Amino acid sequence: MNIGITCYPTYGGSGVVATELGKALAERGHSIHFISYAMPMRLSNYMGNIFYHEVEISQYPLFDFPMYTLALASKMYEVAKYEKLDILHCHYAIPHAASAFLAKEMLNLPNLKIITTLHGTDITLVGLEPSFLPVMKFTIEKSDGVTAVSRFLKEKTVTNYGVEKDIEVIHNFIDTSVYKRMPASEVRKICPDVNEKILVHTSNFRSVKRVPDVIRIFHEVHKRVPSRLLLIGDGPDRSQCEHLARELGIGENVKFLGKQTEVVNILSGADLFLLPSQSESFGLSALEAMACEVPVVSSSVGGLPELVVHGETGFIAELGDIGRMAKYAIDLLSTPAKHQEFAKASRKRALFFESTKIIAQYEQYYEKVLRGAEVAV
Ligand code: GMT
Repeated sequence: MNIGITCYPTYGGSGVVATELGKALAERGHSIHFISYAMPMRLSNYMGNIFYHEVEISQYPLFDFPMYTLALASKMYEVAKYEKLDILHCHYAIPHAASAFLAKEMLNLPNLKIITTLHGTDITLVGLEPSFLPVMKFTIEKSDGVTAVSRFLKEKTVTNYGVEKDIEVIHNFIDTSVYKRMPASEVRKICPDVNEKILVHTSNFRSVKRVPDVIRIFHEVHKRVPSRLLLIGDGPDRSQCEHLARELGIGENVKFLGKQTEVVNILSGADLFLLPSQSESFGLSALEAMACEVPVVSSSVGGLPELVVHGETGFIAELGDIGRMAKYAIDLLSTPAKHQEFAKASRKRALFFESTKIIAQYEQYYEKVLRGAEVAV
């Protein structure tokens, strides 16, 4: 198949999923055309059947805002026409699904199928704004196929937007041959005491991730268990969190690593992963940790209960219940046999989301949509 993929090229789950999907599909012999405003971050190695088409955005004094949606539609039109795309797969609905709709209308090619994958805040947060909601509902319904990364997100889309479209749940995935615990992690060197535990959190430090809760949970854990906290990523709440760690007197034990490309090494030295998000459609970062045998303590929101098995691969607690999350963490970190059991169970659970299995689901879904079998209402 000739497949166009549009995604955000920066750090973030939707871009990671889109890029890894494209790479895996290329390995299976498909031709993949990435269309975005910058080269997707994970698209580094050359492959003969992967192409990148950059969207040029022209500036003009009259435009107070960049015309990305329109420029993207024109590029999609061009790529679909000249590369004879069968599928144009948009990751994160805003504004990609609207651009794809426009491109398809201009092309007048009924055989080109638009697939939109809903990832998270496109549905749960941004898309709900009155300035986006009507266009979101319209473009989701106009897509030839729609997938959501969790059952939770599918249900939210139906209830919040009144969408009657058939939505296929295809979970996030992970390459478990890459994401696996390495024998000796470099990060353990930061702990002079071998008994010290390492807690990790990864995110874009947006308020939805509640990173201050991570610091407060760690503060409680640190009182009872010799430990350190490593924070991977960057974003708007980072400074506030650095300040909070210093204020709580744990500044020395909390390390802000910033954006990292090689997380396997870090996760391989970790004992516990914290994800107390306010909203999380799936929680790809938690899956990465679990694949590296790191149990997860998280909030019980969104799609997290579809991933984290409470009492088996970690624990889930009510949003904002810092005390309970800390208690779960302390319990796990102070009971080595239990921790070992949870670590093994986490890896086993991660294998359920192994990339080859999930990529095959995308491929089958593409075929179904191409046959016109996805049936809208
Ligand atoms: O929704 C976002 O904050 C952005 C999005 C992204 O691009 O990182 O994240 C979402 O997509 C990921 C991949 O499907 C999911 O694993 C994340 O749970 C989801 N984030 C949220 O729902 C907050």
